[in-house]
Amino acid sequence: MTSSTTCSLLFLMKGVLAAQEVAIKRLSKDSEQGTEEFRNEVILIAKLQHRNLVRLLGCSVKGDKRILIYEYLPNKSLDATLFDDSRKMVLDWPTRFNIIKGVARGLLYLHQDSRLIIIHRDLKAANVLLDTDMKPKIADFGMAKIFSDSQIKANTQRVVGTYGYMAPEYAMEGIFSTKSDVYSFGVLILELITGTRRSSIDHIMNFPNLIVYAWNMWKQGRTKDLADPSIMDTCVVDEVLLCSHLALLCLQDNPNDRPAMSSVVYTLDNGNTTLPTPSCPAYFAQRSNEMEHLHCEIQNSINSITVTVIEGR
Ligand SMILES: *[C@@H]1O[C@H](CO)[C@@H](O)[C@H](O)[C@H]1NC(C)=O
Ligand SMILES: CC(=O)N[C@H]1CO[C@H](CO)[C@@H](O)[C@@H]1O
Repeated sequence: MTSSTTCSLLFLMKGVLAAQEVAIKRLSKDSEQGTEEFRNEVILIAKLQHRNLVRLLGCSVKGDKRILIYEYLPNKSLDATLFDDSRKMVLDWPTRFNIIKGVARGLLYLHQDSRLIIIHRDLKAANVLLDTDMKPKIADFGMAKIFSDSQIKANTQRVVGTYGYMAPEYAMEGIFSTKSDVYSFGVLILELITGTRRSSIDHIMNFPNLIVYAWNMWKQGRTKDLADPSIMDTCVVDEVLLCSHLALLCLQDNPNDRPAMSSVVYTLDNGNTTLPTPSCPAYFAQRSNEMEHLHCEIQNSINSITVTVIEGR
């Protein structure tokens, strides 16, 4: 299986462009995309403006060297703070709730409010940057796909992105749509609530990953206990419950059962009006060379996870 190499980050350095601090990203050479196509996409993306998106300021193509120039954000990426035990308390609950709302608005803009339809394909904590006020900006459009209205679902032989955040249909079959971004957003919400990485390697409370853990807590009526202990004093239970509920809906197996970002944003702003009850979410896992598509159907024990499909790639 091809991993995330299309535009993988070689290094991110801080430079100064016309007296403005910028972030420079060098793309790796093995991109299949032609120079013209690359330039055209950059020009389109550079026109996007939203307060929850990192501005792409320009690009440079010299031979096979490609460079993207972004606005520079001082507080680095979300994962650097959220998963650092000595720093995570900087992100109190109101800040985290604002990050969830901001990322949701940024995604909504990508999906339907700009003149294009843009599927990010690699939304994760490392791709959310924080500005001086700890407001979030979605970064890294290196793997984004741009669509005209007519084709909003696509299939690729080349699955790029990050395991653990990928929707099952994308990881397993290369099918992606705006709803695969919604899935990644669901994973990100759970990480913000719990302050824990999604990782399927580190077991979380004896569950294989955050998704199974969250589903179990939901089924047991213990959803509020998902909240990161380091933010207990700022935590607003109703908001944690609302975000957890939304996250589980975003993680549904069938992309059609996941909400569109417009309804996610509406719910975050207006509270629980008519949220459907989530059924058990799905995820996939990679064990040895097999990809497994799993449901977290049964509660209580790691041994009782139902394996619904096993497919090799
Ligand atoms: C939202 O409303 C539904 C239906 O009334 C309810 O089952 C669910 O628990 C609510 N979720 C939250 C987070 O309050
Ligand atoms: C929490 C944190 O690190 N905040 C910093 C964000 O960036 C501004 C400007 O550099 C700093 O003053 C904050 O301390």
